[in-house]
Amino acid sequence: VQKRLGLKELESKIVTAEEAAALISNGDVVGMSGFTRAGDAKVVPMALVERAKNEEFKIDVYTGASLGPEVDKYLAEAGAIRKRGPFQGDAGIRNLINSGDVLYVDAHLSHNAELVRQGIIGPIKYLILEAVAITEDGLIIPTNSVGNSPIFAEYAENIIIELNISHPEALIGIHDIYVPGEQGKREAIPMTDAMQRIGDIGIKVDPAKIKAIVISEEPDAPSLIVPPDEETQTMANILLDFFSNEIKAGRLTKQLMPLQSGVGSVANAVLDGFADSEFEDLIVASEVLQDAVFNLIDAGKVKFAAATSITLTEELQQKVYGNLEKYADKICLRPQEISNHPELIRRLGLISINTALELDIYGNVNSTHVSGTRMMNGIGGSGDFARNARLGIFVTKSYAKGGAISSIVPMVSHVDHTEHDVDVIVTEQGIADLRGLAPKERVPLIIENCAHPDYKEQLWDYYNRAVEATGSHQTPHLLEEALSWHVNLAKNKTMKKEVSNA
Ligand code: 0RQ
Repeated sequence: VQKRLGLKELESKIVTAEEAAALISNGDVVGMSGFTRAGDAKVVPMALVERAKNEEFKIDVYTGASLGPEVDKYLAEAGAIRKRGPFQGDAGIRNLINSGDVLYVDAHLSHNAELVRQGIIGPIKYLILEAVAITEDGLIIPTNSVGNSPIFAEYAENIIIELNISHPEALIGIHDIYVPGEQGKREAIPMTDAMQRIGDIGIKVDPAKIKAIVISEEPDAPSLIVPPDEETQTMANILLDFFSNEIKAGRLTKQLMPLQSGVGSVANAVLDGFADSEFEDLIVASEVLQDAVFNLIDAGKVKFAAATSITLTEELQQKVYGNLEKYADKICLRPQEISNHPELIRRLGLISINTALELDIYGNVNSTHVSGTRMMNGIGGSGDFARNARLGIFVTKSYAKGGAISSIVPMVSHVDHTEHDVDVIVTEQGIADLRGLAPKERVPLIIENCAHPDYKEQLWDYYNRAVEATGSHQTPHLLEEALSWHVNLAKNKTMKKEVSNA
């Protein structure tokens, strides 16, 4: 502990998790570290769970992104969360959001910092921040994620540190903390290459704000990623072929452009696919570094990887955290405001790959709402990247729930990514390159290349009747029928038309 606590004057602040949790009041707005189950505060939230069992206690919780079970399951299920933002991915809190027990503000991840600056999120009474060390010069070194912690630390009235001594000291030096100033007086972000470091190795805070330090040894919850199946592998292969064709067309080189990929098994399978490919000297400029990135560093394919969090399965946690020195000069963790910044995504020319729940025949994408009303996880960073990337790619299987649901529908039941933000769509059936195409040019590509064979005829039938009814408007729709597939699903448990006619 002594080694990790460079500022000796803070030794007197060491308390138990219960004592730290007692500082927080019912009704407080609380910021917490953590992004995709990495680097989250764990022991103080569990002490808050105990408090919530015995007293009226509800707080608003803002984080980087999704947290592990301590907050997004146990604290939520204890009834202690009034409002949550900006992202979650746990069935525990998801159910409470969809039963109306938790309010959820699902926001672009790059936007939060500006909302904190403007006082829309706040006043933040406490930040609970997991750290691997506090340096002699008072820099707080985060653990496996940075997320929104720098901006929370700047604006929070008080800070509780969870000093997690189970994380390796080799994390010190991996972070690159740069916080833009006030809008209107702000300089350009000084990054013209994704491998550049532009900030400090830790978060600068006024030590007087640190009200408690709790020593923790709780590891991060491992990532829940499932290994590739035949279909995710097919999607990965289709994408790799697409990139090869882009090289032939002279639009990309073997180095491609910096890659962003969402969380999940398709994203991981695509990256795994680079291992035996022609591509080389790849740079990852993403949100989350998953298992595949470290395998590609080992294989000599990826020369640098930056993100705002590292989320690994148990197997990879052991391999990477036991050998972090080996990766230290090849990885970098930044605030999410920087990893997801539109200015940088556009300047660096990212290729972004994210996942859709459903998409429509014109290329609008729903990534968040099951059947238009039920929240799944949230938009996360997918919108930050899709709109600003050089190449915005969406992947999804063409069907869900054993074929009862077509992921390609006449009109999406909720829009996260509009037709203007979607360049390329990939399913296990094939690929639709929508760049430069008008809505009616996109339809045949999406139906013929991407839809499941069971639904192609039904999609053509809808489209042809819509063209006829509107006299071929810019974007033909039968408004009274556009959401009928979802209605059919709700009534008959399938989107297949025969059943709705029965
Ligand atoms: O449910 O497991 O109960 O069967 O949705 O679907 O196919 O396993 O896909 O795990 O990759 O998640 C969009 C949710 C996809 C995710 C989403 C059902 C399906 C299954 C999951 P079951 P899959 P994935 C980086 C960028 C938004 C945020 C984002 C996500 C479950 O990728 O949250 O991209 N993305 N962030 O059966 C009803 C449909 C369905 C459907 C699938 N059309 N209708 N249910 N399912 N399609 C990360 C961050 O920003 C932090």
